[in-house]
Amino acid sequence: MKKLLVQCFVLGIAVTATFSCEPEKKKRVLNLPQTDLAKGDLIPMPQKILATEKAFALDQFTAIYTSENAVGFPEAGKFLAKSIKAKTDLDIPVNVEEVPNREGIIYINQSDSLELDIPEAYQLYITPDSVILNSNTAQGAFRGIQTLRQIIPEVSLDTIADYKVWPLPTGKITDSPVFEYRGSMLDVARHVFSVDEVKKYIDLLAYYKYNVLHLHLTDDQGWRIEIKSWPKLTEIGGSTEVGGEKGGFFTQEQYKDIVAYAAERYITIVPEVDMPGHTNAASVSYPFLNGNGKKVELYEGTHVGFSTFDTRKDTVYAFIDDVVREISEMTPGPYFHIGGDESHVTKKKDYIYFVEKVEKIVHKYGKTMIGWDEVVTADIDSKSIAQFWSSKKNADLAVEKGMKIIMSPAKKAYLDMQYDSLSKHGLHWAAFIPTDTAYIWTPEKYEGIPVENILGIEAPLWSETVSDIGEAEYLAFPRAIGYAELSWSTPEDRNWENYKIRLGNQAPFLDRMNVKYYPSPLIDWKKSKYTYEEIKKD
Ligand code: TNX
Repeated sequence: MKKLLVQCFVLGIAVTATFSCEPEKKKRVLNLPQTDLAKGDLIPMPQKILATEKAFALDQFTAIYTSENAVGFPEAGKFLAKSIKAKTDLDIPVNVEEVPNREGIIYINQSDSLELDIPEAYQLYITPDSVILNSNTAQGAFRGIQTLRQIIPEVSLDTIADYKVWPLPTGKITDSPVFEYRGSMLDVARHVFSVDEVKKYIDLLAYYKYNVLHLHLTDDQGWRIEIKSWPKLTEIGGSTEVGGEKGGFFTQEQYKDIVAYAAERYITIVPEVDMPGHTNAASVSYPFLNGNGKKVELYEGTHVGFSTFDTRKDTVYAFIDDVVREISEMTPGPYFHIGGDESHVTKKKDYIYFVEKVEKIVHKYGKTMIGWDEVVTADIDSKSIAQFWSSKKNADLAVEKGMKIIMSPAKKAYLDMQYDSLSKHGLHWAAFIPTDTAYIWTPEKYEGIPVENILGIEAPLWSETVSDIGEAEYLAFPRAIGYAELSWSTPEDRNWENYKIRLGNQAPFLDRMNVKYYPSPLIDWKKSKYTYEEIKKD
């Protein structure tokens, strides 16, 4: 077995890979069908696609190589191999020394090209002989891997060889996101979700290139994160949920497990402790926190705006300090979300005093504060971030203060809004949001908020009406797929007529992932077929 040093120039980018192969062995010539890279079902739509109308054979002879010393690249290669296994059942080796009979190479290459010097940028270059994925960072490579996963056909071509072949259309994709923050939120407070359910949601988000999962960890109906210095929060505050069912919480080990799982998929967890309102579960655990003057009891209903912390007690801030510290220590991401919404029973001046004090605590633990748009009424740092959900006035104030804004306008981006009046789950206080309405809007131009102030988009899934992951999936899918495209692709590349075809072709993936999506009648959902030929006939 000889070692072969392969060097090729991919549109000006030098790629060097060392791998073993058998130069003497004759390359099989497969008569692959012509396929068009530009006609794939990619979501989000990449920035540039140049199709060359040949095919690369993904088959049992394929091997993956990565830059071995570049941080995260070998892991990205393994992730790709696992994804290929899930879709095709092929066992593709990663960075193996001895590779007899390996022909087609997928090479994941760390490149210093300036062209790729944008966070998460990648370039995918597919020729009949190789697939080369270039990126400056493993994060960019990971995003490119999602594109590659989507390019692999659902079914194999079984007629041109005595083994299965998945033909990948050739060409070049150059891609990077419009927005740096592309998130969804899960409300694990109103109803509890298991670690596995959260991981499944993360897997689905990752496939569509999301990079943030915001966890709404506390609310009136439940406190869901273990705080070692205040154990009653979960013992008492975690014992219920909406409807009075079982309750529950994440231990710190479980939370860390979720954070690590997300990090492997380059998804940042944003923890939220909602305060000073939405704090009944905390106050019932430790009544000294309560500031609404009433006796506190466990709450299993769905009203909002009745609870508040006592904003004038030092002991309340000592408590918050512990909570922010313990959660921040387990959270590598840069953000801490303090909620701040719907504090209807907190006096205005107390609310402002509270937000300013809590912002300092968040800074003490090295995090950037995020709050729902009401927080901008306080005198906060311009580096803090406002999450626009309802008040245009607050959004304007945030712009005046030079703050960045996360776009979550309830009328467009709330995943818990019903599709229509027949929807099985969800609310409609902001709007009914059918699948097309969720997609057909321009965050870059929404309500006159300057695009320079927009950090990104987040689609929150509140869970008052959702009690398990299946019900969550019904509301989140397919709309979350559209928000992925709104966050990643340029406005020029977004087009409902074209998108809805690509969306319909997500059905085999969603089915394989066992996602209970809402089969919107606006979409022609494509089912998996048994053979490649049958798919081609459609
Ligand atoms: C408003 S959005 C809320 C949540 C509810 C949601 C239901 C926001 C910041 N607050 O407490 O769960 O509506 O759609």
